[in-house]
Amino acid sequence: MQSDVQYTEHETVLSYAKEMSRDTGASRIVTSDTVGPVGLICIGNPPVNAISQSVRQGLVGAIAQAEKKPRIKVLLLMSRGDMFSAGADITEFDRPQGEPSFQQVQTRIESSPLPVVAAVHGLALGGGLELAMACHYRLAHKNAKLGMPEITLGIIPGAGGTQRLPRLIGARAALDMILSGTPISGLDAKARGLVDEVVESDLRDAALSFCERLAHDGTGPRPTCNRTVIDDLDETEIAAALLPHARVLKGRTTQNLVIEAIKAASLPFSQGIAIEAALAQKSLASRESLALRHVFFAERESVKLAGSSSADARQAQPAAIRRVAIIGAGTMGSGIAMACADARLEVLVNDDDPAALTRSRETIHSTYASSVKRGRITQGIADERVQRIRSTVALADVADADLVIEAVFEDMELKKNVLSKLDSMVPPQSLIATNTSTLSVTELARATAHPERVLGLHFFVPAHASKLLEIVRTGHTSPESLSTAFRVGKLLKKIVVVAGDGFGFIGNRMMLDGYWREAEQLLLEGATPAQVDTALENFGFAMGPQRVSDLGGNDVGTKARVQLFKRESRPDPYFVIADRLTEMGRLGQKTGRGFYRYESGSREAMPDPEVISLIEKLASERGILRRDIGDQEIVERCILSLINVGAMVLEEGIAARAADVDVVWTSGYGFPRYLGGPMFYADTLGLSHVLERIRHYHETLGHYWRPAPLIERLAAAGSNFGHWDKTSASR
Ligand code: 3H9
Repeated sequence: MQSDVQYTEHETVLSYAKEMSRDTGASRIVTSDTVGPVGLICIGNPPVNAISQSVRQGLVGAIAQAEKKPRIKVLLLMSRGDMFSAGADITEFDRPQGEPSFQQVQTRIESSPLPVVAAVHGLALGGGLELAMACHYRLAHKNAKLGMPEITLGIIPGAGGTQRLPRLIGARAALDMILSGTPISGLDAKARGLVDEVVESDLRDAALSFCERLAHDGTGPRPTCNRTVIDDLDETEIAAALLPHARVLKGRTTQNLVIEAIKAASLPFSQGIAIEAALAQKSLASRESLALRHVFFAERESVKLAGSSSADARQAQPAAIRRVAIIGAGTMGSGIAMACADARLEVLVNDDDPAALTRSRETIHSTYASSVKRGRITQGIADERVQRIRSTVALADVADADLVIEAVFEDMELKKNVLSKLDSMVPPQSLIATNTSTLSVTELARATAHPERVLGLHFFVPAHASKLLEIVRTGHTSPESLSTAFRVGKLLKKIVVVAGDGFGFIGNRMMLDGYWREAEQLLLEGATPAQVDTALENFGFAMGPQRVSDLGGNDVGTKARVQLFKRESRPDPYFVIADRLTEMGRLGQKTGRGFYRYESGSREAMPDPEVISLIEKLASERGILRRDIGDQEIVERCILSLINVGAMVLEEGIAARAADVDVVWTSGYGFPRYLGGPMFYADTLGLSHVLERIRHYHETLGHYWRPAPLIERLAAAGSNFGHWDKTSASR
């Protein structure tokens, strides 16, 4: 008997996992053990137990070994660590799948003469769940989550998922689960027939007892592939299944392949699985999948600082964060307070105006009440979060905070004053952050005696719900401060990107100097707001620029630009229309008028002839002859200008990686994820083509279309942004 570890009677899954990893070492990816009549096979491939080629190899080997032992009557498959498996190893997708393939492993399991039981804890996602479905019996811990997130990566569950899931839970339910990509609980899985038993106590004990029962009763294998699908999918059901995902799947194609594959599940298994394999290959090779996988890894890379100059920060120890103080109880301050309370931090909101504190508390209460109403959290959780947020008018009360975030008005002198007071008040190891979106963080930090502990935390509205957090580092920010800011981002479950301290940081710089500027220019040249918005929404943006401006408030944009343009002068202010609308009190949805007109209580943007007249007047004042502009030109100019300014942001070191720029735009500015972000999209267009078109606009539209030197260099070298990123470590 091969035994890796001695088990105690009542060990938990976690302690078992830890013991196994200590005893076996990293090289033992799949281990075997014999417990009574049970052959226990265990996957241990940290950090997420991805089913890599070595895991597949290990599984086949372990099954063959176990089957040779007469004492073993049942096989039990479990995993070490805190999850069963996050699925196939995504890093292997760009090369041919090595043997044994997923299908070979699953056929091996299904055809084993011994019953094979999977016991699932933590997450069982994608290929992980597909592996469990190929086992003859399944148990899940009640806290387990089982799901098929492949669609978020632009692929179909191509390891038998589209064939076995319908056989277990029905075609319609399988379609819902695969289209949503959202995992279901162990209890839900039991209710749907995906698992046989849900375990509330120790999973290993329960699974061993289950296996012993099978052995005792002489219960044999029960291959999922031998089952038939109980329901057929008709077009009405397909349409109904797609409906809730219409917004997320807009512009996408993977869902069509999913539907085709699930329909094939009504065929004999061997035919269905062959169809699935062909469709899986097609999905893997799609541009959509390449782009979505790029974003998946880019989001995980962005928390790792790029470049040799950042080595210190990668090694620096982050400070512990328990108490957060927020200075300023406006919209931003209240949103940040909720983001921190959601992360179970103790929060103190300071404002010298008691009325502002009262308004902030009301906002916080009503936001949590609305989350309860929508069923997102329970009343108990809402109460707990509210209780974590205290308020004070006395700045001195924040003295014991581990992190202070100032979120007062965007005014240099006011903010400097606050930061300098904080600097002398909070302990030396505490981090001081400014939430400015427009001012120089370097200059703000100069107001303190310790600029090394000052950085920007640029939250987006609404701060508690938005995904993106730009961390703005200055030339003085210490490695420890950066490292602590990363920890804050992780605690707050934000997607974090580090930006240099330049005009608009990464996102707003590209928006103002590139994308939105071009949108305004197009309006002056002859397009209408509805035409620009619709063209960009058809391209894939969640919302066009003028609709976004009306939603956030045209005055908000104008105020931010006034501040920003003070920081660095820009030629002839290029938001003439938006700024004029602000002057006219057409602030957007909140006043019922902006770029569009809104009926009372409605968010539907209706074209307004008054705005067209205003645009015509502004254009004529500037000697611009308006003309008909096609959607293709609108999209090309807006996207190319975004790419061009993105390249400047990279070259200036404001963003360290093109992938970081992509993360900012996909997670914070509505750029379609399935196109991978502006820089990835530029690579798919080809930089020679991009350069040729930018040069064309430079010649026809003028100086502000000057091609970014980085694009010129990369295009001349036949290179691209992806390659530029790969060489970033040496820069
Ligand atoms: C699939 O299964 C296809 C099959 O149907 C068909 C095949 C033929 N592979 O996110 P984290 C890495 S498709 C390889 O920071 P968390 C990740 O890059 C798959 N690596 O942790 C990171 O590496 P690093 C379907 C993976 O706790 C590290 O693990 N499954 C994989 O915040 C930690 O990740 C999915 O789509 C993987 N599958 O979140 C699930 N997953 O440290 C994808 C993660 O070097 N994964 N890594 O940066 C996730 O959603 C999250 O990682 C998870 C953990 C929720 C599991």
